Amino acid sequence: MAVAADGRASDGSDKIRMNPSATHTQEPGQRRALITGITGQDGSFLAEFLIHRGYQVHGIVRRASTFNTERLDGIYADPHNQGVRLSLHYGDITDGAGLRRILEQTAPDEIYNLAAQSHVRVSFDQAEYTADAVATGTLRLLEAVRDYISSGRKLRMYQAGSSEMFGAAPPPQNENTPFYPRSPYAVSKVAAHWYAVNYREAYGLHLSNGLLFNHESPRRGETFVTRKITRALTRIKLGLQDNLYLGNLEARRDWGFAGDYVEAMWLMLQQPEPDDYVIATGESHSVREFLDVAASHCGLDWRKHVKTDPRYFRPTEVDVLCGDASKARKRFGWAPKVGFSDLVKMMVENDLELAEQERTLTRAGHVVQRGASQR
Ligand code: NDP
Ligand code: GDR
Repeated sequence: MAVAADGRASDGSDKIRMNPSATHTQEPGQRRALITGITGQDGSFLAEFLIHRGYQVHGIVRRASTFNTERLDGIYADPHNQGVRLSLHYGDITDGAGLRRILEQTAPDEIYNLAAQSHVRVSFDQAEYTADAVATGTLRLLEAVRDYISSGRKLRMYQAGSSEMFGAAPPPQNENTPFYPRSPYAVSKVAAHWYAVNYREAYGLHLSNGLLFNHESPRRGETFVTRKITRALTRIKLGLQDNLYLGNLEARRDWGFAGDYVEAMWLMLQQPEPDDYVIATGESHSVREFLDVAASHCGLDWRKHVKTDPRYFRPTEVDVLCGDASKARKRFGWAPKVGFSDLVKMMVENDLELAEQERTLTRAGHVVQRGASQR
């Protein structure tokens, strides 16, 4: 049986502590962080990072009909947690009243706004919702923060911006590159960025925008191209599937490791002055190159298995992203630790293990459920 972060036994139904009081387990001098989007790839890495630094971490979780806290299981299960280090609160970035209430209850020193409908292709299908969550959602949070600090209380905020905001602007992209967004998602992130800049200037908020290039990990959602590839190739290797359907193989991305990137988010908030920073590796690879490296780890020729499906092409594509993170390196010494081929290897090894588990269960006559659609 898993043990919840507050030390209580948890069989799942007890996993989310509903809106716990902030002072309940507060240690003197302990810093508090509030993370929107804590159940996502970055939210889970950031929560771990902050807990290891002694923070009390509060996270906002959407109500769902199934468990959506799987990526946080590692923190829940740690039997060495001292007191409550992680508390989760039901909320939604589209619900301003709830955000205000959580802000008052948790009284954070730092807020990380990671919540988003973060899939670029999906944003063409759900443009209005994407704008509501990504752009207006950020504005809702900023309004709540503005009122919160108006009584003299202090906090620092991180806003999750994206290399997609640079879109069609030629590489290398840095903080001075003009934005040229190419999807409803990217336009919404540009709007969120300018809301954040405006609130920083208007209300003296310590708010930093991270302009983060693609970052991946074994926790990456399975509909993003890197994880879609490593999941499929490892299953193909073990005879669990035959083909992989993809879109544009020529797009180039600057892919780093998510664990390195959450450290940069934190470092931004430790600077005396707020600012905007590009976080990237400075190396760009095509989807085709990602396939080459992943397939070579699997001992496969991907050309025999990969097929094109026009569904995965985007109405407007971002062709080449390659970031220049020299400002972050100069200001606070940030540099990526995991390179491209180690990242691909890490993801392949993880997914090979998952495929082996699946094959073992299948051979034993069990039906293995896989939920991911293949966007
Ligand atoms: P994920 O898609 O993995 O996670 C997104 C998170 O936002 C999830 O916790 C999700 O909850 C939550 N969320 C979605 N909609 C809402 C909503 N309406 N209200 C509250 N929460 C919501 O994204 P990543 O972790 O990869 O990215 C984190 C942030 O960084 C996002 O803002 C993304 O746009 C941005 N970004 C990501 C990059 C990357 O390469 N990963 C690069 C640059 C920027 P649920 O689990 O319930 O779906
Ligand atoms: P991206 O990531 O759009 O860069 O956004 P994604 O992995 O979805 O696409 C990268 C590139 O691969 C091409 N591609 C495919 N993509 C998907 N998802 N599925 C396919 O089958 C496929 N075939 C080819 C795409 O066309 C694209 O060029 C990610 C998200 O995390 C954003 O939230 C974040 O802001 C940016 O990275 C930086």
